[in-house]
Amino acid sequence: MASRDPATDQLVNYRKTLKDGPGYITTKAGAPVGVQTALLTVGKNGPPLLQDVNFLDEMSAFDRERIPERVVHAKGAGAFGYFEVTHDITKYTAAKIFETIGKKTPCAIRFSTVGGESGSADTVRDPRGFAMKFYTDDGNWDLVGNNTPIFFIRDASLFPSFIHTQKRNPATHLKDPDMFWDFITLRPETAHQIVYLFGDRGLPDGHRHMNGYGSHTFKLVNAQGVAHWVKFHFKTNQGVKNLTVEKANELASSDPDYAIRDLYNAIARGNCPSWNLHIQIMTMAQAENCKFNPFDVTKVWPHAEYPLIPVGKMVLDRNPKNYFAEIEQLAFSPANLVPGIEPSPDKMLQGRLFSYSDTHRHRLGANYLQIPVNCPYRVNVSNYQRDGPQNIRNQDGAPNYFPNSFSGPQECPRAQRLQPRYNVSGDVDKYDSGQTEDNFSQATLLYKNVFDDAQKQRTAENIVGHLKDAAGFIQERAIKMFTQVHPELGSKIAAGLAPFKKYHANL
Ligand code: HDE
Repeated sequence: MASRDPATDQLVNYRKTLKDGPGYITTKAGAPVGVQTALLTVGKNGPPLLQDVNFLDEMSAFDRERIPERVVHAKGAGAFGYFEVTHDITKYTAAKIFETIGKKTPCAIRFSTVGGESGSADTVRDPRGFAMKFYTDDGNWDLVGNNTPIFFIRDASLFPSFIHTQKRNPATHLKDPDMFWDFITLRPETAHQIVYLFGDRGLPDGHRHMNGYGSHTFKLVNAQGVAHWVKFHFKTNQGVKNLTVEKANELASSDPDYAIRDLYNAIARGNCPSWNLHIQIMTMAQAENCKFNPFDVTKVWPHAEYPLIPVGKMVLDRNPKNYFAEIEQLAFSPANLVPGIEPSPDKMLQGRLFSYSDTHRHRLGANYLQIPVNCPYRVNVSNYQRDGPQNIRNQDGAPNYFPNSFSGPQECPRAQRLQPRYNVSGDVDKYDSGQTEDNFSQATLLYKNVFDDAQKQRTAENIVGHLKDAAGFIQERAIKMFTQVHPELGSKIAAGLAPFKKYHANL
């Protein structure tokens, strides 16, 4: 890290913006403060007085500074910019963000690691969050994706357990290789994402050099009410760059905030990162005849059958002015959809539609959508919801019930047209797909056809480096699982684990 860079110069630059020098300190209620550096006491060494209200005010504010960190994706960096349409996709969607070529829509983005706490290192092997909020003319559209097109599991009911295996053991408060590999090998649908993660893309070089994916299948609806299934891909214009294991480990101790610093400095220097948005489209008929479940987030749609269609460009050109206000309080939700973009039956996506607003109500409060960075400021929010803590926009004298005869807001026919009726039928049951689905064929293709020999070797070594600490019976199960991905991967891992075997023989 350079000794001085734009991130290091932040305060120096702030001072330069104040043409008239500093103003006066005030209390929260705005009254000027005379002395900030001493308590109000009786005599020089005497006891402080309760009357020192500025001290009480400041101390109570300090006592409440922390809000709960995100239960996953706690460590992150964010920035602001815009999305610009470069190609017409109105035959697929009537969403206003894609209305005309050249149209620009402001956006906020947050990149993150998943498993670590908010003080953890940026350069760990982990998927990266790639969460986008577009402040559209029709309200906020959030695309809360990752830097990988797939995920570990395909059923939301498994998510809390899956995350627990990557967090700390409840007894030891340590990360636990048995927990992680036990779960992974008991749920073989994780194979595809695991091979991806332990390959080179598991260690991206900062946040600018990676792609972003909506990951799930969504539904696009055009002005005629015709629907298509869609996947969203944001391709980095900085080029994909990854860290070696050695470099990532070194940075984890020398500059654990490497990715935050890299993003901040790039934008401050005017080297604004950008990504091109492409979509893949599947017709309703294609989905019915698809060889695999197109709503299964452990699978990609083959590009040869569903080619990338260019759409536009996202540019990040502004750093946060205040990290807590604009990034820590930034709240994304896959449920923030807009007319023309709908969810699919993906069982993970459906679970997420509930979870995000729920966690925000816990983390930020019931009226978190009124916090400036979350507020859909390009529209006039009008509805029949009122009150609650910290409500700063309570819709004045408008009627608070519907229907009414007093010019309260009405239902929108356009929004209704863009949610066309569809048919669903089937037997109500709990369908556990862990053993019955095809869990391996795409993991095999990734290993066999996408990775070259050197990456195959590195992937095996990376898995061994992690799996070596797990119990022997879990290692055995892992070898069987990776053998199903590819016999060569299985034997490379078995060979790599051999020297560690004696430690685990009795487990
Ligand atoms: Fe998340 N996820 N997730 N997730 N996720 C959260 O929301 C959840 C999943 C993703 O920068 C939480 O505000 C469930 C897939 C990102 O603020 C929480 C399920 C993908 C971020 C949550 C998933 C993601 C989150 C934690 C399975 C990629 C960070 C704090 C059903 C496609 C957003 C919060 C940011 C954050 C729940 C699975 C991406 C708890 C229940 C799949 C990028 O609500």
